Amino acid sequence: MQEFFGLEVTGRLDTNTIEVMKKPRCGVTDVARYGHFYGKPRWKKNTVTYRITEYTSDLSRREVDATIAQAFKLYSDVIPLDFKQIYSGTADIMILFKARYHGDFYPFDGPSGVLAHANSPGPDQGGDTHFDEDEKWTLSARGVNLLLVAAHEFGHALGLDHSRDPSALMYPTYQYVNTNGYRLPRDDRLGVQALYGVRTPTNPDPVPKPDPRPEPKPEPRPDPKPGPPPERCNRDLVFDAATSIRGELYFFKKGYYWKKSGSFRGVQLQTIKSTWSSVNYVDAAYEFKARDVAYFFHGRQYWAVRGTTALPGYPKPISNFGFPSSVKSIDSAVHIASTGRTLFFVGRKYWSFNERTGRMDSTSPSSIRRDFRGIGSKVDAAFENYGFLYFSDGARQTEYHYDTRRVRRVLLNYGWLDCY
Ligand code: TQI
Ligand code: ZN
Ligand code: ZN
Repeated sequence: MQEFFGLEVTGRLDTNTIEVMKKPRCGVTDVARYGHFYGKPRWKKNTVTYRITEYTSDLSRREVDATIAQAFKLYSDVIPLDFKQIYSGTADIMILFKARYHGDFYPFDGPSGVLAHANSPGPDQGGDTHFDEDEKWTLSARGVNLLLVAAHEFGHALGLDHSRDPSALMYPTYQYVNTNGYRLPRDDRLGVQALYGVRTPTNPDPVPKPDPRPEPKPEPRPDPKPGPPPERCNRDLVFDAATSIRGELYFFKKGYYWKKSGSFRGVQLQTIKSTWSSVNYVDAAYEFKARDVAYFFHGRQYWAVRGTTALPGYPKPISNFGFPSSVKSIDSAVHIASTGRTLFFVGRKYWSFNERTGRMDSTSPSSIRRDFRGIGSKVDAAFENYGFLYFSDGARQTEYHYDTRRVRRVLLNYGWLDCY
């Protein structure tokens, strides 16, 4: 801001700076006040990729992913450019959170001061955006709001310089505004549309729809037909996965699932696809009751579902949870509400994921046999029911009391499916 107004750049609120800040500013907003960089650099492609290589410890990964996507969407709503997150290799816009020296000529300066910076569009480091990990990143009015700063930085990454319009996002002072239903201010929209043109609305009617960009359903493609339905009342029955969802138990096998309601006897068999059309197979599943979401895993991907609705924006890669690329699939998963941890079982090891921080506990992976004595050496399916955990290893299942870390009973899987 000091630079912009021709003051000495001290980073401090000295008298000169305060004088300038107190001055009334021209409120005429029908004049464009945005700026572009010298040479008007811009992205000359329709899809710009981004990758977040280092996350902040202030927010969960999911919150960061969602907020970064939301910041890009402010622009993709108004210009014909799409942004796509990638999880490996080099993206057009590489994003990281790091303190102090972080690999370029602009080391960060500790708490406050510079919050973030971004390069203008171009090859190599062009567009790259860095956030100072010494700031307190938030999704609220306290600390530094990530959406607003990311949206400002992505303005730079798309070719916008600072604006002289005090109501613009690209105005060079940080000011919190309510971010609910936040849209790109007019001046920034005109500035970015001058570089990229206007996104022509796909739908001629201007009535805002509840979900402006629903996920395109990959539906009509003929899907691999599920094989014959699995046999229910078989002592050797092995589940691929099991979970509770809204008080009912779901047992997955091949392309099918059985649903067992607590409230009435009887077990229903359905294809997975007929209920959650974007999902074919489930290797592992867990319910996070506090969010009313269940997560399904297949290979290196996962989906989120709410009841019988698959949520948009999936599948996503399991690397989001912090799995290394050596983990090719997950055998089973269960959430432990009392610890806020989700346990993922992979081969003879399990991983403990802290849902609050969005990170794996540093103890991960650890040995199943050592920490869960008596349940076997692997876990094909796991779920929670009335305070007990149920672990299946092959056709055998153990009922386990987590608080006392004791096995209570040994059962067979098929015992859940009303076979007597
Ligand atoms: N970072 C500055 C900024 O993004 C870096 C910068 C200074 C800059 N001059 C520039 C970048 C010229 C491109 C072109 O503006 S910052 C704000 C705001 C910062 C500042 O950390 O000071 C925001 C980051 F606008 F509030 F001042 C985000 Cl929103
Ligand atoms: Zn940097
Ligand atoms: Zn800026």
